Amino acid sequence: MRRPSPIEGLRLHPGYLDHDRQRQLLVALRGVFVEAPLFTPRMPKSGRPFTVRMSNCGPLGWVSDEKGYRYQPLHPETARPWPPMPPMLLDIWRELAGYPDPPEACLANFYVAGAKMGLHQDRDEVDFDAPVVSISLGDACLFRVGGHNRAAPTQAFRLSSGDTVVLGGQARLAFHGIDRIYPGTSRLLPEGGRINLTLRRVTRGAAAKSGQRSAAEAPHVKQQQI
Ligand code: MD3
Ligand code: FE
Repeated sequence: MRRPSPIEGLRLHPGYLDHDRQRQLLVALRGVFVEAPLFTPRMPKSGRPFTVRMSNCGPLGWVSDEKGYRYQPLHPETARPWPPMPPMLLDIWRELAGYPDPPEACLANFYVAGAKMGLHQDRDEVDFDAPVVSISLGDACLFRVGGHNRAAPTQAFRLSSGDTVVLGGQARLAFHGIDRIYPGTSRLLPEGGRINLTLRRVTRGAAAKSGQRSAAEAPHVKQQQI
């Protein structure tokens, strides 16, 4: 078989979070789900429910219903603001994104066995210069990513608990989806299933506008010890 061509802008970090950080993140997420319960998004127009349940944290959250896809500051069912992002997520963004402003939205997807996400593009954001940073927790999945049109060839990767993926450059607008969950492949979630977090910039940040470099991009300067 031919070696698949690498996808420009896609960076996989297998095992990025060790087991302790995965547990710590899970504890923080349980707090998020108390404040902002998982909801079942619906397809625009048809109203057909997704098999994935969702919540968000951060100033903006992604929602979908009969009226369409959008980012909004309030939970669609409780009408309360989304809870703040746990600090660990801001740290991960700083480490991986190479973008000077913080993420504005963290979408949390929860998959039970049998749930999947069809091939789609993420284009409800304004600033495509910022990457999307994805974090996987719990059961492994088969993640599929292709090109800039639905018919382009795709490649599939297995994502496991603690893996991160950074989608920048050409990969930012690639079609992608989740084909399936592999039940029983992680003991992190006591009842199984998979959580995926995606950290996103929605609008163009002030630092990005003024051309500031991100910490991840800056050349290594010795910091003063205080
Ligand atoms: C490739 N989530 O929430 S994360 C989504 O695992 C979404 O729940 C999947 O697709 C999940 O929109 C995949 C990896 C991912 C996220 C954003 C991307 C891949 C991407 C944006 C562009 C290209
Ligand atoms: Fe997506």
